[in-house]
Amino acid sequence: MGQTGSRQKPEVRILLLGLDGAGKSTLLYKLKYNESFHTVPTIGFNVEMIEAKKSREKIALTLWDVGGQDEMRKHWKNFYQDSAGIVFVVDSSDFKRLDEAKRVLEQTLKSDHLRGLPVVVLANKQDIEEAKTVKEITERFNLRKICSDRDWFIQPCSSLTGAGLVDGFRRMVHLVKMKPEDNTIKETMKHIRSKSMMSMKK
Ligand SMILES: Nc1nc2c(ncn2[C@@H]2O[C@H](COP(=O)(O)OP(=O)(O)OP(=O)(O)O)[C@@H](O)[C@H]2O)c(=O)[nH]1
Ligand SMILES: [Mg+2]
Repeated sequence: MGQTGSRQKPEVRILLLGLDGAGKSTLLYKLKYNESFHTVPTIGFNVEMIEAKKSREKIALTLWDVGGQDEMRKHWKNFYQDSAGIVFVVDSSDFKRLDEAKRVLEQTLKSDHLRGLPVVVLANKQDIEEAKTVKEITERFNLRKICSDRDWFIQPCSSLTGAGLVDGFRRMVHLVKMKPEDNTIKETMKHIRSKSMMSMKK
């Protein structure tokens, strides 16, 4: 994974969701720039593109990091359309909010627009000693049940150190299904033009 070049590649939209303070923006910038930036609560969204490989083909992942505060969650649905996968970030050290995080994930997965999309749960902040383990979060969230209608995976990570992040996103790339319309508009236009030139030559 790395930064994107100028060549047009199929684009895949990935949603980064989770409660406020879960570590979504820290993760976004760590993945994109390999830097730990000081973040402020996201009012609105951040978006970054990173490059990945799926079946030896280069693809562009557009990562949509949407603010997780209660007020912001009402707007999440505006980002759902055309998404290919969901990365749900959990602060594994914030025991008091684990049930809230579970409720929010469960509620989110009920949306028609997100039906059947793969989910990667990132059990973040594993650098904190008391952080709950992947096993504990799987059980507490009842992930096997709430994700029973889709592909899912849970990955331990730390947005601060970067540990586990690439693995989590590799898993996401592996699980997303590419659709023909994931090609960029530019590529589609090029394809249509070349087809019409060929038929004119006949
Ligand atoms: N120890 C530790 N702290 C982290 C980690 N990830 C994020 N943080 C800290 O958690 C706080 C919140 O991180 P953000 O990335 O801003 O959280 P967010 O999910 O984007 O929050 P909203 O924008 O409000 O939705 C910051 O102080 C981060 O430095 C991590 O893996 N470990
Ligand atoms: Mg944020």
